[in-house]
Amino acid sequence: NMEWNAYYNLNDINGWLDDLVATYPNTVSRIIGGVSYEGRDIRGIKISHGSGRRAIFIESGIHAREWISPATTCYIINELLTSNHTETRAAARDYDWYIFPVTNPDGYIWSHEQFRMWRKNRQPYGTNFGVDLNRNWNNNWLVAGSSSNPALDTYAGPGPFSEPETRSLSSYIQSIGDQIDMYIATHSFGHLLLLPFGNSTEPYGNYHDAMNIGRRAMGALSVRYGTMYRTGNIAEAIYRATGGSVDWVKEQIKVPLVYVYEFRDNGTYGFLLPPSQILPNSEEVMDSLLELIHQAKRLG
Ligand code: 0X9
Ligand code: ZN
Repeated sequence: NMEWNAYYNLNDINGWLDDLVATYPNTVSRIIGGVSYEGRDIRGIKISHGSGRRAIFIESGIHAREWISPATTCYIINELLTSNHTETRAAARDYDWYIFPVTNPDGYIWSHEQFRMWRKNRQPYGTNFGVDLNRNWNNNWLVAGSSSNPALDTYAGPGPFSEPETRSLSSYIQSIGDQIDMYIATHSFGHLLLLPFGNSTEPYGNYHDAMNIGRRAMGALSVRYGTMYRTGNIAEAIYRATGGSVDWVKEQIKVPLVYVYEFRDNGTYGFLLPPSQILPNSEEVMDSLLELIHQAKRLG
């Protein structure tokens, strides 16, 4: 059982996922989204109360040091399975959930055991290690906010999908792509809800609907603890950066609603968010997730 008062390592998270599969055999199944450079599975769970439902996909922990991302995603999983709250139960029942708490397992372990501020995966390039897995997707690769220098934290890799993690996870996403209504990537930090694209501020297809849905969800997020998130296009709300997962998911897979959360905090502790904030961050994000779903149904 998770206590939500400490950050868990990869073994603990995977053990907990196994426990869930054993406890809820009719609704929870073990899924493998891909494989890491060091050969670890990118493990996830599918929560489903029956076939034929539309899907919500949650990608977390692509950046190793952003520990609040996997932690909050585990909380969301727990809520979907154990909450008695009417709206949460409806959300769990109405969708198929594909949830991957740690999409960069090698990096996550490195950040726990060797270097707390590690961001990338662990594939060596010359004397350096790691590619920024959120710059390696095959959409405007290396166009903006990315580096071709393997020594840097935003190294995009030698080519699009050069990394096992992005290559395998993207093909998994592609295999279920036509079922996905909403794709959510979770990061820290900055109190932001971001929309594609990373290199353009031009409104596209459902941009205005997506913005409105996001804004209302951030209104719901603020109610519990007063945490104020800003909603905006990636390129204007944070910085221009290409090769990220959500741009590829939006453009190549054509998932209608695609969001990036930048969780707590706003820079006081940054990536070193104290464990005492796991629970409040998780609660307010859960509030916003329910509102995202509610608004998507209303406007979709
Ligand atoms: O730079 C990033 O990848 C994200 N910020 S973070 O501080 N967590 O590293 C922002 C991602 C925005 N999404 C895309 N650029 N596609
Ligand atoms: Zn990140």
